[in-house]
Amino acid sequence: MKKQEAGSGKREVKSGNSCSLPPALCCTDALAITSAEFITSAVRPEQYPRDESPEVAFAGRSNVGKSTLINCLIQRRKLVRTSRTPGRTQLINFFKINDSFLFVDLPGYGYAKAPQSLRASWGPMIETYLVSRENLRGIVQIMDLRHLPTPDDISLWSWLKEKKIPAIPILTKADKLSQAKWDPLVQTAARVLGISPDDFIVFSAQTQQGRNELLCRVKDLILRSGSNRGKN
Ligand SMILES: Nc1nc2c(ncn2[C@@H]2O[C@H](COP(=O)(O)OP(=O)(O)OP(=O)(O)O)[C@@H](O)[C@H]2O)c(=O)[nH]1
Ligand SMILES: [Mg+2]
Repeated sequence: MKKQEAGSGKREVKSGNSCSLPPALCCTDALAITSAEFITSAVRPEQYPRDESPEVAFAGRSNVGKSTLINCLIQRRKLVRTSRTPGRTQLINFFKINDSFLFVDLPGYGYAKAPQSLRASWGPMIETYLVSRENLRGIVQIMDLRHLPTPDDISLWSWLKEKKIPAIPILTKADKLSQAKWDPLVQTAARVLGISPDDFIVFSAQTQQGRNELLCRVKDLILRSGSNRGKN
């Protein structure tokens, strides 16, 4: 059996799109997720699944909440393994969604306590994936609303722009702060990344804040035809 970092078995999931925005601002046509299944874990390109379906990958620093966010999108508590301990996801994990596209949980960066050998292999592993994966339509880059984007967040964001890989910026764990505190933090994070505050999705896996909007933007990425390289 393949080494697996996630729960196994395919199960039907309910779509449960929630939207906390006024109805006029909610996306009425969000992606409905009906099934989700773990496919494989990989380190090197020859281990990636031979599947040419559109693919969206989730990146961010270790422990920021990537795996939890994917579970929230697919409405499964444990398909993608999560942990309080940073560095839980150390391989590239592929999940097939609705039998028609792939979500990819990338290992987190910036975990200072990881062994040097692991830290040294993470950068090349992620970079090789991002550069070589033909069916990659874009990245969901996850940052923590409570903290300024880290130097690693900033360099990944700039690198994605340079490589013209479409990216959706997320500020997660919003439930840990009162809503009155969100706006100045979003403004500051936007300034640091050099983007508009409106580009961010403020997210919480606990309250499902931002889920609907993210499903809409992920759908846009998936529906773009062919590789997105050079198109944004
Ligand atoms: N309150 C709250 N906690 C969250 C949220 N998202 C994630 N967490 C918690 O943050 C911790 C890390 O979550 P993971 O999803 O495992 O983080 P990760 O980015 O996949 O971590 P690595 O795999 O180590 O890179 C867990 O204890 C989660 O329960 C959120 O939106 N709100
Ligand atoms: Mg993880």
